[in-house]
Amino acid sequence: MNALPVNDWFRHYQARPLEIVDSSLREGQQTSLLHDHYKYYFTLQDKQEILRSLILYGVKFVELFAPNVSSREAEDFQAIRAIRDELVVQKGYTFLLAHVRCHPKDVEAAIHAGFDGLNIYFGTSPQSQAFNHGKTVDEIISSARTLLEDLRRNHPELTLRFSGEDAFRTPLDSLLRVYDPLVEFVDRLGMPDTVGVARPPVVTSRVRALRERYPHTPLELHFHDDRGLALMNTIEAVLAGAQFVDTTLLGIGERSGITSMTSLFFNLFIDQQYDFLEGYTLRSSYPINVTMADKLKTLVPPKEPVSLTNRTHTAGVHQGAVLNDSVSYEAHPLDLFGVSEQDILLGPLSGWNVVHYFLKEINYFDIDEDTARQVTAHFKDSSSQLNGDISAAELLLRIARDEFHLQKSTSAPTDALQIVQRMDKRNIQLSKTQEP
Ligand code: HCA
Ligand code: CU
Repeated sequence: MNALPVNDWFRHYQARPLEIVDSSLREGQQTSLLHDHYKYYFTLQDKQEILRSLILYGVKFVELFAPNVSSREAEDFQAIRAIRDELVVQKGYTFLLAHVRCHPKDVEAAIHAGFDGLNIYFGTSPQSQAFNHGKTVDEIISSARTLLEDLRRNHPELTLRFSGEDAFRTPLDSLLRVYDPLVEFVDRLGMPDTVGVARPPVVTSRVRALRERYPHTPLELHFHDDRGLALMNTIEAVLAGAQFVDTTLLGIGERSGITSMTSLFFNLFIDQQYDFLEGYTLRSSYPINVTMADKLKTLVPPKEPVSLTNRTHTAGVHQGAVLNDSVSYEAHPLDLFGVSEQDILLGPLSGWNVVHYFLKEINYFDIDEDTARQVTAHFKDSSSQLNGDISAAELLLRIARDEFHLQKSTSAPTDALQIVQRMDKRNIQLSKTQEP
């Protein structure tokens, strides 16, 4: 495994029919759930756990902020990369991509930090031109071409993507005018629906148009959920031939977010598009959603298809029928996506955060994170007791009650932190603070 020089990983990588570019640690960190960037953010340990879970799930491309966005991001990168390096022997190589403006400052910082590739973006829509950077299409082309040509010459090992930001509000002919002179220098062309305007028929026709014009360059699509269409648009893009798509865990991202990774796989599975599932551990879908929910101190949202809510039956008639045979009200194989108690606890990702979630959120124990870690260690040591007489859930509850003497929480969750939503300027903070 270590025989290849570091530089050669991408040129030797055989891309699968569908490559997820996970952006939980870039787009995801722009979620309004973490809206006050000084108070709420992923700790380094959160980031490492999220990356580890993604790699174990089978994700090979992970997008992170450019290191010059903030000193915290810059410092965290080396420790995040160490997790990737640890898992190379077990899971193969995972490419860490820096999300950068088409600007030498971002690009140099990312290369210096040691990223494997650059996800470069440059606003191409009339709105971006007018209100974002003020450059004409000709100016966009000439500065992007100079930068990409240089990059290709001096850093052939990097995997490069160029995206026209706000691509779905960019007329197709302008987009092609920009991409035509750049395509020879990049490994992927991106088409982000930055403000969430696209509808599935437009997606299909655009993906087809780009596939025809650039048959040797894979496409990377990215959809925001402003209209609630991100998932549908992503499915259409994949079916029309987009080999790379950007997703996050639980779909978190700017405003209403982007496509949730597990919801995409769940849908492709239901539609029997098995080729696109190659290399992904679908059974870890629910555990990985729980991992992210736990980081956000919330539950897996009810609208997330791979959620416990989707298997929870409330009406008496439904409950009775499901006990007879779950097929009556459960059309989809959620258990294959890990939505079962067994898998929550015994799946490959049953780390302390899953234990914490199970005891605190499902069973209402008063338990802090440190105790959850200790209970987890004890639970793992005791797993030899799982000989068929006792379920994992029972064992864990017994340990919590009898060995750790944990009490059930008496306070209703009303003392939870209140998030006040205000529409004044102070609340609309920009997450990216770097200036050219
Ligand atoms: C952003 C916007 C972006 C970029 C996507 C891309 C979008 O937050 O900078 O680089 O392809 O939606 O356009 O997320
Ligand atoms: Cu985005």
